[in-house]
Amino acid sequence: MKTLLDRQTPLGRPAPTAPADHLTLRRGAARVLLGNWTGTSTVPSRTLYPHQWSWDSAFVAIGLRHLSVRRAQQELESLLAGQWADGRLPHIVFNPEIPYGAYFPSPDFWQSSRAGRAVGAPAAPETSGIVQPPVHALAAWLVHCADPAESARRGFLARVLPRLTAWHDYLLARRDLGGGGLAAVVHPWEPGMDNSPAWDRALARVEPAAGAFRRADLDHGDPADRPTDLDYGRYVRLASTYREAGYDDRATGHRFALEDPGFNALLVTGELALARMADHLGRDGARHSERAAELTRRLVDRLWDDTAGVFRARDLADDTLVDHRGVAGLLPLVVPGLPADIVRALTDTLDGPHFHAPATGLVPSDDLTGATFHPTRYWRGPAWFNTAWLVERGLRTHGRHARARTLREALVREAGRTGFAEYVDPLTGEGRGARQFSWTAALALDLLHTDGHPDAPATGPDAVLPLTGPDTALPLTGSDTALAPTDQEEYAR
Ligand code: 2M8
Repeated sequence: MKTLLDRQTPLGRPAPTAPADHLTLRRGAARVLLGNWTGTSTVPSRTLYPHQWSWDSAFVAIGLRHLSVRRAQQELESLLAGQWADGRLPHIVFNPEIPYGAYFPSPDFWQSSRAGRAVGAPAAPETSGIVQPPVHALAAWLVHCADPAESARRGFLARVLPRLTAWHDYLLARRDLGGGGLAAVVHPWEPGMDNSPAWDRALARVEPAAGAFRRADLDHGDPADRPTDLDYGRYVRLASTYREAGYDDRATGHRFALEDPGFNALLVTGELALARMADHLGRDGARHSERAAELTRRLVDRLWDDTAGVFRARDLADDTLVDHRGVAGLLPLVVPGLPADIVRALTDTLDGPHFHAPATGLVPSDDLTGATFHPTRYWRGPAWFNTAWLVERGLRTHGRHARARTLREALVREAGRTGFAEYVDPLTGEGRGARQFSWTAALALDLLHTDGHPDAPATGPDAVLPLTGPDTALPLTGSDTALAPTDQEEYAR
């Protein structure tokens, strides 16, 4: 690992990743996932994020399926154990063994089992009360495809399908706050891009919480990168208002409510995945395909900005599009049914001045030319690996294979070079945030497998949701025997 991570060209740029490096990288990524495994699920980072996060676990499962399908299933099912009876899948499932002081807001802040009881929070485990982007159905389908026989033997799809359906039903019934057929986010943590400038204007309307709280994130994260105390005051206010209304979406009168293009695009791919699952189990998948088609239409109608060449968030307070370009606006590329002219415009935007970052080849989280751009501040400019993975998938979905390959290579190279950093300065390539970060390792692992298969998913819906083929089983044989025997033993458990 060290030799790979230390290798630079004389110009200080990473050397191209060669197949031998891929082997080293796979081992390194596997070690990260082993190291962050708690026995039932994976923490995003041992230091900064010591519990189970919702969309992190979905990305982790997508990588884990190449190492242990069983463990990938367990990752998703332990998250689903925290699901509420109203269908919501909480953004954090807390590990009771971790002291409260290790992460803020901790279980004693959310008080899910008490405050959320009326809307169906479980008695245990303790969870947060908000949600994150719905990547789970896609993850579950990909995990199933990795070993359909094992999946069938363990009844995996039959168990998760009703729960994932309830999760999407919650989003479409309870969170259509604008009445336009899209799901709204009610806290900046919900779209997963906490500190994005897309939320600045809406967040400014929120009065910060008055009481004192201790931010555990500053024990591990660089305060210059992390959101400010003022931001946190507002995050806390929004969450405590929700809690005081019993996490009831009808009673809360959400002061912060926006339709996010990334969140809703992932809901479309999730619905398509549910359609596949239902069909596979001999049930009627048409309801989900229809919902995916309808969501795609709504996404385009409500959030596409043709002049800007990007999707924008809609602020439901005044029913306007937020004047901001962020990576979330590129994520609808993952939607197979996107009109061709929009795909063309999005790929132009991706490669134009707003997002073209040659130092890493990854995709910055924010418009490079925008007034709010900052190369290292949380979701205000740095490049993240999960969004690059989604854009890569989107490019393949729409037949942009050469461009997808470039992005794939950049993701894998930068993941290894930075020690699986949480995020990267898009101007210098410097790794930032936590290291040994789980989704970085998992998604690099996933793309290493994709790369090794020349028959990688073809254009069209199957690029996203293969029934069989390249996304199916990649057992621990062949090149994967390069994993140290101890690792293999570990995964065989
Ligand atoms: C970050 O969010 C958490 C709050 O959920 C935080 O800043 O404390 C985001 O990057 C989010 O997308 C991610 O899921 C989480 C854990 O990796 O960290």
